[in-house]
Amino acid sequence: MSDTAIKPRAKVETKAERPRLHKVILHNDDYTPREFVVTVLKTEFGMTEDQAHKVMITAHRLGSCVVGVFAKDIAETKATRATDAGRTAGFPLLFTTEPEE
Ligand code: TYC
Repeated sequence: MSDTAIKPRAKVETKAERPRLHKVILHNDDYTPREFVVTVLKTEFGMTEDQAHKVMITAHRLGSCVVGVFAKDIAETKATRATDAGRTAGFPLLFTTEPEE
């Protein structure tokens, strides 16, 4: 065989990694009315009154609460929409996202 013979290349691992999920986190503040937070959680995250109240009161008491876990783009869209709903109404309500471990 000549020196220029083409050798087979090492096989490349092509294991598809599952995209990481992202948490949406609700942050407490001193100004947004509790009932408004509950309404946003129901409207933007499809929660029942009971679920929304539990999440709101957890954020109120502990400082923050995970609202849900979604694909990255969905988490970001929901967090932005929910934060914008607060801003439009004049409140500093804040939702952020972070990757799940
Ligand atoms: N702390 C607010 C109040 O006492 C209510 C509130 C709860 C605001 C949760 C934000 O993520 C929040 N009016």
